[in-house]
Amino acid sequence: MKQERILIIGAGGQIGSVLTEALRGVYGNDNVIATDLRPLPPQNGPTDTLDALSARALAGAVNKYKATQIYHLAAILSATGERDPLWAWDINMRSLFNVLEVARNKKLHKVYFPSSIAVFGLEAHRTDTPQFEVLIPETVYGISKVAGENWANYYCKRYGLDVRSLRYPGIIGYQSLPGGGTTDYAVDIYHYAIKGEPFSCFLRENTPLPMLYMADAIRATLELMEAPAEKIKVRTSYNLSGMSFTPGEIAASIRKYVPDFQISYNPDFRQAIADSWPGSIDDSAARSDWGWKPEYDLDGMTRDMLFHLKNRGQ
Ligand code: NAD
Ligand code: AKB
Repeated sequence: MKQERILIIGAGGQIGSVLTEALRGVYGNDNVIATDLRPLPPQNGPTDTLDALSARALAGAVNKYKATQIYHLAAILSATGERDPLWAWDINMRSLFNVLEVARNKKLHKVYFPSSIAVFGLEAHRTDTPQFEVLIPETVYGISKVAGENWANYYCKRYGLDVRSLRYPGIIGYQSLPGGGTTDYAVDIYHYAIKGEPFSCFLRENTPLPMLYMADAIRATLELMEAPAEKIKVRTSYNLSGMSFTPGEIAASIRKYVPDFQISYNPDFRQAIADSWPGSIDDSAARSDWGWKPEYDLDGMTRDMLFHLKNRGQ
């Protein structure tokens, strides 16, 4: 088997910090290079600082580390992006173009680019949102992901670049903290529960959103990237789903293990973003094309989150 060398961009973030370790488990510590705009803490393999907005620095890193694949995780997420839309657009798009161009020019084997449920907007079906749906998002983040998906598809069809993508729902894990999204409450809530503190939720009690436990998200990413190319029929981005719940339902799940847990609801600007997203997702294309199947439901995730946060003294 050809030895792969993987360059991760945005490796210091919520998903990147966990995905880096998972990829090292598969490809070997030295073959997975974790990079980020911010200096990364010491870890089991090579790290570097890299600004994905610099095409030159990116090409230099690909050469220096003899990268054969790029996982491009750097992005400005939904809530942060709304504070400065043109800045968010610039970062999300310029970094993606730099990745696609360096991958095309240097004939890299594969590129991974995550999309999001943020591609959907008010015109989309709110329940079991289909794979091929109207995409008119309400946030600049969503607009950048719709554009990114189409550019990924274009590079695949026009240049034969093997770009793969998943539309992640809100990702929840104990290992890392989220970076400025609308689904962040569903991570924060567990940290408050374990500290025995009341939690103020920025969404209303009855707001359903699609979510996925980190372990499932990492496995989905590895399975997508390992699947034979002929099985990857969607070259924009695959719908992906694990569970769907409201703030009221996650609070009820936590109370099964932390009976005194208290929550109040104080919606802010993120409520409008959540209201524009689906409550649940139809991921049957991912299931039939490359065999996707989630393992965690809400209570299974709650048990695991609380167990790990408690054990590490959170
Ligand atoms: P995050 O905000 O936690 O991490 C992003 C990382 O990118 C940060 O460490 C940041 O320092 C880095 N970064 C920012 N600008 C950079 C630049 N110019 N050059 C290099 N690095 C830069 O994000 P995340 O939650 O880990 O998300 C990773 C990817 O997954 C993003 O594309 C995001 O849109 C997507 N996604 C995440 C979720 C989720 O729930 N976490 C859901 C859907 C999609
Ligand atoms: C966000 O809330 O912005 C992200 C996402 C679903 O893309 N977690």
